[in-house]
Amino acid sequence: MKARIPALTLILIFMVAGAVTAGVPCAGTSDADCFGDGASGCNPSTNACVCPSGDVDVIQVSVTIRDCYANVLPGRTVDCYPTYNLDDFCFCPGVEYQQGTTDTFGQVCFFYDCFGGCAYIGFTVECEGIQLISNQMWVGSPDLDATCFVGIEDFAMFASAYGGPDDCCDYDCSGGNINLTDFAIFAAHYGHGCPE
Ligand SMILES: [Ca+2]
Ligand SMILES: [Ca+2]
Repeated sequence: MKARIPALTLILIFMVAGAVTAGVPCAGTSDADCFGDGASGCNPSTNACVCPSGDVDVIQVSVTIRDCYANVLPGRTVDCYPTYNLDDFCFCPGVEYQQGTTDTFGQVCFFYDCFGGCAYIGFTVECEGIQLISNQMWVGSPDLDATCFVGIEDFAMFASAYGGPDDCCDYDCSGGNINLTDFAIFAAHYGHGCPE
């Protein structure tokens, strides 16, 4: 009989803990993943090319909020913002910090299209006190100096990279090779800035 008391105590603790945590977002069972849409021809799970005008790849941050019992949680407010290398990017107004609400599947998506710069990007997602960090992916852009405008300074940077291996100017993700294909893409975005 004595041996059963600790077991019963454990069950009671488990039930109380369950009552506390059910319906509460749990970092261990929730997900935040980022990926591109492949419009540039780059591998959407690892690489993207973006323009401040938003007319190349769109990076999606896909979030699912669950409690510690893996039940999805609808109707929860979620905040999302980029986390790494912020000095290497320029985000158009309204793009950097976003907020959304989970749907009936506990999911919410955030879209990052209008920005420039070149570096690894990753995202932080917050929901009711929990924090999730997404995977990282490489981003290149014709806005090489991260001013949210593709101008003459960017052209100078592109020109100096031309002909050599460069990860920022390899817009078609051809293994770092910078050639006429990349120049044509750069030229197509010259003069682009944030949407009015
Ligand atoms: Ca620029
Ligand atoms: Ca290339």
